Amino acid sequence: MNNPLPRIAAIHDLSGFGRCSLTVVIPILSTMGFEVCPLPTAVLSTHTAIEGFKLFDLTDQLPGFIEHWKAIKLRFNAIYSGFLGSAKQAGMVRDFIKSFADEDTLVVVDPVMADFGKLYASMPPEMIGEMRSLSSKAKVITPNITEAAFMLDREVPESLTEEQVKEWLKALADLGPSMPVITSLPLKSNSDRSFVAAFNREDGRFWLAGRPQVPTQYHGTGDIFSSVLTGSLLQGDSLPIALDRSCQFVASAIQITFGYSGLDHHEILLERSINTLHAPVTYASYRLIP
Ligand code: PXL
Repeated sequence: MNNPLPRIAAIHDLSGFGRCSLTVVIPILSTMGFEVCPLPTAVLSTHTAIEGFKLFDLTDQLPGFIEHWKAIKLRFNAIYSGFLGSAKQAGMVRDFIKSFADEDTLVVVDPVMADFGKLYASMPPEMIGEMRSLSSKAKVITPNITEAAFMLDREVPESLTEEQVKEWLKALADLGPSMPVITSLPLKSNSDRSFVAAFNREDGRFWLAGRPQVPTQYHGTGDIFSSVLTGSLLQGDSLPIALDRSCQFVASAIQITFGYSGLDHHEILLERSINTLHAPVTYASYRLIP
């Protein structure tokens, strides 16, 4: 069967409230023109930053779902994983990649497990080693600085120089992925911007891109960033333009949300910003890290 749309397996949780994971992955990648096939890792009442959240782990259901997809011979142009319901699922996602990916498949692993120096509430410590091992099977990984530090077994840094950023990216590439990206970078030089950096092992170039910082934190922005990056790379954008497109969309979503007051739980108003996904990349913030 011929599918006119590139197809993405999206291996993330479904959180009922608190836009993140599948509730941002699906609308973003659908709007970008892809068919998204969710493989839900867990169902939650809300994301885990809201006290009292309930989590239903789907670890025992995944093998049956995956077997069915194999039986009907589904093929994917991209495999994109994020928040997992248990450490055991990392091995299942590794096997999924082995079964469904070939050399043309874009494999993106967002090793969602921590932020601000701490593991998320539902994450067991074994998740760190499991995410390290899963990341080795990806082409692109998108840890934030805390997740990068945990995977590299380093302290979470207060600040980094550009030279140090390059060394961190190289160390991540040594784990396996050819395009590691680090988000929420604490770059000393400029504190009114939020930075991401990336390395492309194929051409040896390092990239830095950024967006204006706003004086508040929003949940789910990492998932929004990684979803746009996945779609952008799958539609053939270069790595620095994919970084710019993702930063630009996160920046506009934050800017649109920040204008409202009294919002529940620091959520991004994705529905108000999603149509800007079709905007051309209007400013090129990226530059090479020399
Ligand atoms: O945004 C990452 C994320 C995804 N899914 C769940 C989360 C979080 C971060 O807190 O709790 C359930």
